[in-house]
Amino acid sequence: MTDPVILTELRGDGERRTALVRLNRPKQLNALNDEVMDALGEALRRFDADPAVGAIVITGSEKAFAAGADIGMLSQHDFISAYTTDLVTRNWETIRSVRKPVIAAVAGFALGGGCELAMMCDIIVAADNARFGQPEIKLGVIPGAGGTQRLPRAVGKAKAMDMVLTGRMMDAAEAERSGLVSRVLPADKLLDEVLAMGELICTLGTASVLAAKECVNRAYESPLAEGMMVERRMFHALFGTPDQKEGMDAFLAKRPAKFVR
Ligand code: DAK
Repeated sequence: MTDPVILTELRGDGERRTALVRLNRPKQLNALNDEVMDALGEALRRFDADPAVGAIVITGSEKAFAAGADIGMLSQHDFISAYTTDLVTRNWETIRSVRKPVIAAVAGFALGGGCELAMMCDIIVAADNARFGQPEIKLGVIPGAGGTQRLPRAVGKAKAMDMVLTGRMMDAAEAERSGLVSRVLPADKLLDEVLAMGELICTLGTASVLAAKECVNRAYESPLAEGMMVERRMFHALFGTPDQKEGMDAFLAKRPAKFVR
């Protein structure tokens, strides 16, 4: 029997729990193929729909988050087959459509589609051995899942051009300095700390967490004035939730808040 290409489990013991999704093709450094992307898409849709799940963590192995799309699979294609079969596109947009927070816990290589997968998550936390890169230029192609679009938004044009045009990798310290990752942790602490982040998010109000994610994403997809308006209206709307009453009452009463779903 072959090993499953992803492993999933629920972590934490609160009312809502963190779903952990682990890419599991260690011999191929978690190279992404249709089987992985189908399994990942299915797991993300399932956890997003599950009210017992408050946050999702995607991780890989200690050596590789994912070393990109499977080059053996890519090499089989010509233009006609790539175009007509929508090569490796299926399920990529699923990640963006997940409404709950998705955190990438990246150790080792996050290259090509692996870097793009991490950038589709809401937060990237890196182990100190993490290395990010868009090496597609060395394969005679360019990034195809956001590397030329999300990377410049994250690290600026200068570094994005440097990485996309030379294929060089960025280490964890540079990735943190450049704004690609939110935190760098010792490799042996990565998963526990990221799961703790997930657990913390699980204790917060569901509506405010979804609204916060939606509003931050708006910052990348709309002009400032429109984003500000969406934020303001969402802020107003949250005054209609029991969580707003509970959060503010709890602060004033100097007690921990207990948010309902
Ligand atoms: N694909 C297939 N196998 C891979 C792989 C990959 N991307 N990366 C590594 N492997 C395999 C190696 O072939 C090797 O297999 P065996 O020889 O043991 O059978 C095994 O993993 C271990 O790799 P190495 O022996 O090379 O290990 P090293 O530590 O020496 O080097 C490395 C690690 C990560 C630096 C090196 O393996 C490497 O350069 N890998 C290729 C990285 C790469 O070029 N990635 C970009 C691929 S292109 C799209 C969505 C996504 C994409 C495009 C479009 N749409 C939604 C439209 C994505 C494209 C890409 O990612």
